[in-house]
Amino acid sequence: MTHTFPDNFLWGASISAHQTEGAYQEDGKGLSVQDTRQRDNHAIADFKVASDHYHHYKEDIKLLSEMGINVFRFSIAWTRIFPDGRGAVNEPGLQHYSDVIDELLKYQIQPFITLNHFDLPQALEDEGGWGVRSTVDAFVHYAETVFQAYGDRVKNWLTINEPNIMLLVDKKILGKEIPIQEKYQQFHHLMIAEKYVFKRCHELITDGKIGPVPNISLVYPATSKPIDNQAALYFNSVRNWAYLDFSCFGRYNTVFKDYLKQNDVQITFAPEDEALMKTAFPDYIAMNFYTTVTVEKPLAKKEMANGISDQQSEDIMEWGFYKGFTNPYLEKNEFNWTIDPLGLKTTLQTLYDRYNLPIIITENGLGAKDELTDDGAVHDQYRIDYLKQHIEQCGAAIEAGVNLIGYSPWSAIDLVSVHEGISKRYGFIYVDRTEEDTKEMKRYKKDSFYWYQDVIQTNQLP
Ligand code: BGP
Repeated sequence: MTHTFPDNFLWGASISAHQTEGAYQEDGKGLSVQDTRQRDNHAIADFKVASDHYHHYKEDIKLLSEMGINVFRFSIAWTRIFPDGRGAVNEPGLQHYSDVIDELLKYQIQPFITLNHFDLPQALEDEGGWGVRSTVDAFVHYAETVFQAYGDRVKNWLTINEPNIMLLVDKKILGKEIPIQEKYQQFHHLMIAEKYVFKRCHELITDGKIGPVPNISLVYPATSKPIDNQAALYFNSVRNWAYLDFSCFGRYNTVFKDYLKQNDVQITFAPEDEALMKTAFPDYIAMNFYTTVTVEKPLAKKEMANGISDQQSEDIMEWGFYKGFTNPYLEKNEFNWTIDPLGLKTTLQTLYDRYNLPIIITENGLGAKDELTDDGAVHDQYRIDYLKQHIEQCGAAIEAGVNLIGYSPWSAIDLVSVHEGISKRYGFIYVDRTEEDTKEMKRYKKDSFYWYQDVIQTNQLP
């Protein structure tokens, strides 16, 4: 089916700071938890150079402008602005992003800036990280600093990338296991930090907009048994809705609260939290979507001890309420993630009907082991197929009435994957890491670059 997109539709591409920039100690930058993260895979360890976007940003933005995007989602490395998370501003860091913003505006590309994408300053982590309230204060001060510095030019902001994945589901992103009580206290602090920055953004940039960035994988029941459906509700409520219910409604849902109770977790609220929760709200939702998940009700907790090979299911296993189930109706990519384009339309409709806010997709894409040919091409038809199927469903969702304002897939250029290192690539632009030592790291346009360029130019699928 062909869909023509609305005239003002935002076509973009996305990256994060630590996965692309490199220059991890340059111009006064401090270390983040990603620079110090414990890894079992050497390839992932290299955020030191990444795609060297810090030095190549002009070239990268020029290429992206040639591809035709009108929005660019990137994150600011907090440790470039405040090397230790707070204290004196590091002027070269502040200047760097000012230059990036000007470069984007030169090509009429709107910046969509994520304030924090998995890279908490290590100095704050050493003081207790998101487990202590002082990190909330430091984050708010950092956000105010960048709102004041860039708010005249940047009108679209995103808060904290995927707190639901970073803390609740995925043990690998932070490279360590966090005890359950501590984990939910951290989660609450993240939620409160976000509320503060909604408020401060609206106060400091009067025409500014800001929203949360959840990773949503809609959860299906394995069978039509009521207990499996209940398991799906539980996992949906904790994995997908706990974060957004707090952002958009100012409350935690009953399943989430019950889960905490059953695990003897008690979240400490500060006196000001209740009022803040009910007054500061987002302007839109920025959603990251890759997969859907299927669960069944476990018969007994101990049955789950032996593990399930699928990565997504493994992550589910630690909860007592539900157990991952391999969906026989869905294909998987070579990294074991399910591919479910129809699930994207269902997710968009569910999200829009639940929260009634405009939605922009800020991540969606296919990670693959791309190969550069001798004549400098990358034939990534598999990525084109993936994107086409998902963009089709975006069109269908819009026709069904969802206020989807943009699509900004992952990723603009090749970057270091969170779970697999550089062996898993997502970009429209190939980065040749063999020249890492000289930092030449040449860029090559993949077949998907030209395909996406055509989609944007015609504002419809070819
Ligand atoms: C999201 C993160 C991104 C990105 C993506 C793909 O959860 O926001 O940073 O990495 O997942 O994951 P991976 O890199 O492991 O393939």
